[in-house]
Amino acid sequence: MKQIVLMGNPNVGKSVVFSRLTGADVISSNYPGSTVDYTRGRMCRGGTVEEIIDAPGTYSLTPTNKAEEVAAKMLEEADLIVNVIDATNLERNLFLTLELIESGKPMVIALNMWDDAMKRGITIDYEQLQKTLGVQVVPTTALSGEGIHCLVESFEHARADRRSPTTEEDKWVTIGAITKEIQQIIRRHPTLADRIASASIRPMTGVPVAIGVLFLAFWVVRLIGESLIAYVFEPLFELYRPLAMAISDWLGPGFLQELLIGQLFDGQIDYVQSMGLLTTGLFVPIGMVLPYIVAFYLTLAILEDSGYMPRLATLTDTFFHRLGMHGHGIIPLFLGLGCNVPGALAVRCMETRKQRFISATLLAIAVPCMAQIAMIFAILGPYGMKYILLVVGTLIIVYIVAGLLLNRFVKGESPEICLEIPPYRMPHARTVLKKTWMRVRGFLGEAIPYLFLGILIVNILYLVGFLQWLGMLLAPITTGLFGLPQDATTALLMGFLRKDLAVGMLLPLGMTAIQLVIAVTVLTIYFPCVATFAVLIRELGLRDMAKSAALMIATALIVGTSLNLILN
Ligand SMILES: Nc1nc2c(ncn2[C@@H]2O[C@H](COP(=O)(O)OP(=O)(O)OP(=O)(O)O)[C@@H](O)[C@H]2O)c(=O)[nH]1
Ligand SMILES: [Mg+2]
Repeated sequence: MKQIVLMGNPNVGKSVVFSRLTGADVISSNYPGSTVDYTRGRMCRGGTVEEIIDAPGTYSLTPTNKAEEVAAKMLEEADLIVNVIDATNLERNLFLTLELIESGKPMVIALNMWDDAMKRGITIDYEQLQKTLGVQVVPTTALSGEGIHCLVESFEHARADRRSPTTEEDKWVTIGAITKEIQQIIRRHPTLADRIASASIRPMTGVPVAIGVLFLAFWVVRLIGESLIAYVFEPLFELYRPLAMAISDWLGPGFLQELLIGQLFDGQIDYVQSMGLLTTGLFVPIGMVLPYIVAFYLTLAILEDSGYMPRLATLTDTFFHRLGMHGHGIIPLFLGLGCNVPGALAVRCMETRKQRFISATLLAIAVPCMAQIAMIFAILGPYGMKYILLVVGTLIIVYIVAGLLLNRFVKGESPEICLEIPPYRMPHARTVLKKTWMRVRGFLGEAIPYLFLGILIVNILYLVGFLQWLGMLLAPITTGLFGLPQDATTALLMGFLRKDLAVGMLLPLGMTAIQLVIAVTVLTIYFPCVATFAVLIRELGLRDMAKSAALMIATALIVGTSLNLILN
């Protein structure tokens, strides 16, 4: 099968072009580095099926990070290159274009963001550009699909143009000459939007704006999440209650009732504590976590597509440098708040091993996923906001202190980078909803099977007495160091499968608010869930992951013990 690879600078719209060509859904966002791995898809052209590959963005063919390495490798496989260019950023984009032309593979150019260029008063004589470069150039607006048809037709005329390699300097000279010839920019006065845009990156005004934006985002997530629970999910589960009770009565006391329905409290199902597959197994992921997942991903998609994230990255750059990363570290952090798995993948946008190690370790240690956050709110909420803030505050301190220490002691470089800031763009409703749905679907596909598996394993291990035995073995740590009841050990261990399940298991133990604070904090820190663990092994390698895991356990022990000493 013919392989067509989409190559281009970061954030030029490759992923949107890919979705247009293949109909397959991939995540696109308004910041460089939203794609860190390749995606394959298929397209039918003139009766033959061809493979399209969406590669991560790269500024040149000399890779500086893992994502760019993937892009360079994809190029080797290509039979045809589609070089996607941001029409509003011609100079910078053409460097890679010249390199690609020198690679001697057949190529066409999609001059994307054509709508944006027109709005900004940039005119490009693309026919002249085509003549100068010797490859087909098609203006496109991937977001609306304009020009995509012509782009596909141009594949037919793709030509390889063997040129002798030139030096970097020569390329910039050529680019200067080309842009002078074909590009015209009409100067315009800064608009109100431009002023707001620049105010959001200057530290004096940017920091208050950032605090405002984050506060608003948090408030919106809570509002949407709580409303969904109160008006949609709780009523639904009340409707379901009689059915679950009927199943319970029909099964009668015994193993199957234990497994499917679980324990009854005053003859009634308690959705959070019963621990049956059809009760807690459904309620926790759907009734408690899903609403917040939807709310979080919707809000995140709007932040991402508006272009605010890279601005936040610029503002926090200095801070993240102290922790051995750079501003882009905000991306794994934010994605991780939804689910640690995509967060762990986003670590690839870091340049060096040191940066990747630090951001992955900090993610695993101190960033709870939305499933866990929702459960923390559900459990500590009734005791008052104070306790939730205690957990959040502890995690923030751990993130910062661990980051400072890791930066000091992990060997390696954390080079300065130039963060690219794309313009603000109005989030596109359809794209936002589609992205939210893709991520929610991912959560459902992951959460429910693991939660079922978790409950199944807990029930079986409990029946055979294994958990009681392990609980006794680890009791010195749980009771001695953390000041928790011995039974909490099981819940902490189960956290490896799914954190939300573990938080739910803490409820029936009748702990004090302080004990709950210690338990959920330790639970967040000690290990990420299995799924994240698997991704981290792949991204960091076994050796670094072993080191990272040791750090997680050590931190959990230290923080759990300190909290116990300070709070009790
Ligand atoms: N106005 C406009 N916006 C576009 C167009 N194409 C893409 N975008 C937006 O530009 C942003 C970047 O698009 P992506 O498809 O994620 O870019 P990418 O090249 O895949 O980026 P990386 O994966 O980071 O390399 C998104 O917010 C898109 O919605 C276009 O033709 N016009
Ligand atoms: Mg992409």
